[in-house]
Amino acid sequence: MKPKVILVDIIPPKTTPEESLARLNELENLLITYGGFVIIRKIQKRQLPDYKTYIGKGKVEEILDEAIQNKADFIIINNILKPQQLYNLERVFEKNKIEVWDRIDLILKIFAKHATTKEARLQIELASLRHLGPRIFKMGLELTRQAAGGSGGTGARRGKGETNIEIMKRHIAKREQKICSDLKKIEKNHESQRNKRLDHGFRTVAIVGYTNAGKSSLLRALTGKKVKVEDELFATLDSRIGKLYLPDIQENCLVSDTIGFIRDLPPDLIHAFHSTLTETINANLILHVIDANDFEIDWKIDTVHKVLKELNCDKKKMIYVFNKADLLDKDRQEILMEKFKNLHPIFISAENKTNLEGLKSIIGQNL
Ligand SMILES: Nc1nc2c(ncn2[C@@H]2O[C@H](COP(=O)(O)OP(=O)(O)OP(=O)(O)O)[C@@H](O)[C@H]2O)c(=O)[nH]1
Ligand SMILES: [Mg+2]
Repeated sequence: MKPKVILVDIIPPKTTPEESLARLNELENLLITYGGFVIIRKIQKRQLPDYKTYIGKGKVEEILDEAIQNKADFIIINNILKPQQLYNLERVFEKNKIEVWDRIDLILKIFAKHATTKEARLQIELASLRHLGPRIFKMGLELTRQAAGGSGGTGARRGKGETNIEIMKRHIAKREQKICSDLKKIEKNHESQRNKRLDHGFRTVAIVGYTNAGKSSLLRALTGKKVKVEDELFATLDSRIGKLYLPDIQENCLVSDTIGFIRDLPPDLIHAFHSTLTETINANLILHVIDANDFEIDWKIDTVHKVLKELNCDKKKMIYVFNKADLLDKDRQEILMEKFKNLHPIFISAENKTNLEGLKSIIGQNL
C-alpha cells in the first residue's frame, strides 16, 4: 500500500498564491514519482523559519494531531532543513511512528529508486551521507547525553558516548573517501572514452534542462538513441550519448543527455553528481531544453542557469530549445517568443519531431 503523506511548505509572506500552489504541486509530483499518496497539504507563511523545528510550534502540534487522526505514514517539508531541526521534529513524531523528511530526503529517495548504474548508486550514497551525516552525529550526541545519565553522569560513561560519535564520524568519513575514489576511477574511464571520441574529431553537445522538460525525448528524436522517457521527475540519472549528423556542416557530433535539474538543489548534491555531469561540463555547446507549455517557465529557466553556474558552465554557448510546442496554441507561442526574445528561442516538439531540421541547422551554426 502506498504511504500516506502530509505535505508542509513554509513560505515567505510575500509569496503569491500561484507560486505557493506551484511549489506544492511540484512537491506532490515528486511524491507521486516516489510512490506516495498525499492526504493533507499545509502551508505556513513565515518570515523566518523556527530555529528549533523550522515549522512554528503551534503548527507542529496541529500537524501532529492531524497526522495521528489520518494515520499518516510520514510528513514531508518542502524546504531544506538543518539537521538539528529535522532531528527535533523527528523526536516529536517518532512516538507515533511517523517519519519526517525534508525536500532533499525525498529527492534522494527518488534518486535511489531510479538508480540503475553503479555510478548513479555511488553518487546517491555520497549525497545521502553528506545530507544525513550531520543528523547521524546529532543522534550520536543524544546517545552521549543518555549514556551520561543527565546531570549525574559519570565521566567514564560520557567518555564512552563520545567514543561512539568518533567511531561513527570515522566510519562515515572512510565510506565517503572510498566512494570518492571509486567515482574518480569511473570518471577516469569516462575521460579516456571522451578522449577517444575527441580523437575521432567529434564535437559535443550537451542537453540540459529542468526535470521532465523532454531532454531524453530530444536525444531520442535527434539521434535515435533508445533512452528512457517517462512522465516522471528524475527519470534519467546517468548520462547517455548519441551520434547526430549535421547536414549543414556535413559533420557528425555527439549529443549527451543527463540528469534533470530542480529548484533548491544544494551544491553538495550537485557536486555528488559530478561524474554524471562531466559530459555537460566538457561539452562544446549546450542545448537548454525548456517545457514551453509550463506556466512555471521563468523560475525553471533561472534554476537551470543557477545549476550551470555552479558547474562553471554558464559561459558556454547555449541554445534555448522550447520543447512541447505541439501543446501551445499560436497566441501563446507568440507571447513566449516576444517575452523570451533575447534568448533567441527555437520552438520544437521532440514528440512530434517538429522543427528538428531547424534545430540541427542552429546546432551546426553554433558548433
Ligand atoms: N506533448 C509533448 N510531450 C513531450 C514532448 N517531449 C517530451 N514530452 C513528454 O514529457 C515527459 C518527459 O519527457 P522526458 O524526455 O522523459 O523528460 P526529461 O527531461 O528527460 O525528464 P527527466 O529525465 O525525468 O529529468 C514524457 O511524458 C514525454 O512523453 C513534446 O514535444 N510534446
Ligand atoms: Mg530524462
